[in-house]
Amino acid sequence: MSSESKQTHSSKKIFVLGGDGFCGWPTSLHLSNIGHEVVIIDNLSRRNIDNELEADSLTPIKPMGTRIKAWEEISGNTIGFHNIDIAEDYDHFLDVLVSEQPDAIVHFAEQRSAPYSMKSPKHKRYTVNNNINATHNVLCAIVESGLDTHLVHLGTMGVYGYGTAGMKIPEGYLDVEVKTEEGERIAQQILYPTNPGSVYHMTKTQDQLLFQYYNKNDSIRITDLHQGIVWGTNTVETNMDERLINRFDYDGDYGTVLNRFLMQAAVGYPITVHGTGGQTRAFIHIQDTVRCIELAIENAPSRGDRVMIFNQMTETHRVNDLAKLISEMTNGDIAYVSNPRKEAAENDLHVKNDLFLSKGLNPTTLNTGLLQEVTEVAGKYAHRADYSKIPATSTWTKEQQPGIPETN
Ligand code: NAD
Ligand code: USQ
Repeated sequence: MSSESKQTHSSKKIFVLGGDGFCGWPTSLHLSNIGHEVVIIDNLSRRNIDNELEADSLTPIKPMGTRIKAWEEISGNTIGFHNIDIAEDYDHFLDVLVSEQPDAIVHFAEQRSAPYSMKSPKHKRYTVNNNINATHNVLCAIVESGLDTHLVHLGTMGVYGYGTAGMKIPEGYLDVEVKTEEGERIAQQILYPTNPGSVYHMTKTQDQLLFQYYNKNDSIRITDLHQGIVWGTNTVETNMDERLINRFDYDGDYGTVLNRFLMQAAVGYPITVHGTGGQTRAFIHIQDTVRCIELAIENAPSRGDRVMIFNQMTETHRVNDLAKLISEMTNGDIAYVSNPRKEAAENDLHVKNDLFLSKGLNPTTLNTGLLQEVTEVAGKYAHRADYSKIPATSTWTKEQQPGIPETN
């Protein structure tokens, strides 16, 4: 544990829901490393989806038992684990909540892939049932338990949509002026109007309403983090031992754009730009994800405060610019493939992230060293790649074509 961390943190008991996942595992290790007592709750559904899709993390992630044992050996810290489906097994979750009495819950436990959520009616329905029930069960259980637990939820920048006509996207709430019947102008803040681009993103917009309601009705303390696309793979803690290695998704459903491009370049597969690549998105490195969660826990709202919303991103990039950057860095080819999604071909994106900066986030922005590091990780495990799983085959409508490079 660093001395800085010892000084600034009071030790808390923290549940990490979805603590076996790409963001949840490094977050669990980081929170444990800085002195918090961490309990992971996960139903391992992400590992089952790997089985369903016959795709696997590029990095050889270890079973949960091995991960936790390795962490105990290295750090001397224990991480608890309960295998609970929080969308389905409310009573079990409530029992654990009441017996463990956490100070904070970090909620990552949702189906997070947009392409997976659009694959078929079954996948749409699973995503809605899983995500909305999971979030509602957590809120309902906090009320039922009578605890004053702070809920930190991982939401998405995608709740806003990505086009703002040049305006900077505010952190959750939009300033509006309404005119009363008497003609008086009154300034108000409303939840930013939602504009989801997939069934998955739609579930995150529904989560926002659940938070507004439970915050108003039961004064639950909630922080909703509107996170951009996470890139990178390892963090300080996952680098401590190979058994702690983080997941690296590269397949057409779960691989996110920047990590996919880096992996594709590393294994000699064309970089798959959807359409013209004019889409602009928000990004954050995984090391900053874990730091932001730490900051969100430290800066909890008080009882009676409204839902606190932070934009958890550090920079925006156009997809085509990323492809060109990586192509120049690696000499990889770019393939402009049919866009399987229904999304604007081009958009500008300007985002406020003042809140995290004011709380002490020192952003890790895109740099050649870090891009190189991801390429090296991808190169090291290239032998585990199944090239047939790389193209994005899930289409938003029946009329659309999958994003397959012509040469393949
Ligand atoms: P992930 O799929 O790797 O991890 C999610 C974890 O939650 C998995 O381990 C899964 O088994 C678990 N889970 C899912 N449903 C569950 C349930 N009903 N009960 C118990 N456990 C359940 O995803 P991730 O990339 O780590 O993302 C975590 C969260 O962050 C998600 O909510 C996602 O929407 C959000 N987010 C991710 C990104 C990104 O780029 N990865 C960006 C923005 C927001
Ligand atoms: N894209 C390509 N080529 C690819 C893959 C993607 O051009 O090979 C494009 C997509 O068409 C899209 C953009 O890159 O325009 C981003 O796609 P993505 O898969 O990286 O990101 P997205 O589907 O938005 O979802 C990811 C996470 C999700 C999170 C979201 C944050 O999977 O959990 O909520 O990023 S955000 O995008 O800010 O809403």
